[in-house]
Amino acid sequence: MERTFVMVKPDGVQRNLAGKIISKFEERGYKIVGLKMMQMPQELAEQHYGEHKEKPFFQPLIQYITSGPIVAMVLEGKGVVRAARKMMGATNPQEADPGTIRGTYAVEIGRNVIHGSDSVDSAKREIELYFKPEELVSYQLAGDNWIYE
Ligand code: DAT
Ligand code: MG
Repeated sequence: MERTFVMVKPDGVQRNLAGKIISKFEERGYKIVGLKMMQMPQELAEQHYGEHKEKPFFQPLIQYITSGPIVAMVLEGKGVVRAARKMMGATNPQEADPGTIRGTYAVEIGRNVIHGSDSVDSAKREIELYFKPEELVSYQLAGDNWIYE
């Protein structure tokens, strides 16, 4: 089964949206296998967003992502990397389709409430950044037979 890394960003937490956002993935049928709240250390933020180091928005991005607690999670399920990205909507909430998470809860690109890994490889990298192996749980959900054929 595929795994992805999802994070409710500081604006999502401050706006009391963490529960609603987590619920969307649960309701769809994806399984939470790791979950924690943390204030992101500067070094972790810079590592996470390392690919954007040279971009003009890098400093504001790091400032924003470290500005308050985040909720980090690992989701498991069939095709979950791509599916979670689609559920989030476009990076710029102005371009995000209605009904997506960003299209429902966000207006500006620098306050887009959620992060999700963009590929299986980045999911692996990001899961390892945020979670120790023993913080992830493998278990069967009672309803799995009603989600998967
Ligand atoms: P995503 O979060 O959809 O994976 P990304 O990896 O391209 O998008 O960028 C990471 C974050 O950086 C994004 O959620 C918001 C911010 N960002 C991206 N492009 C930006 C831009 N042109 N101006 C301001 N912030 C931007
Ligand atoms: Mg990205």
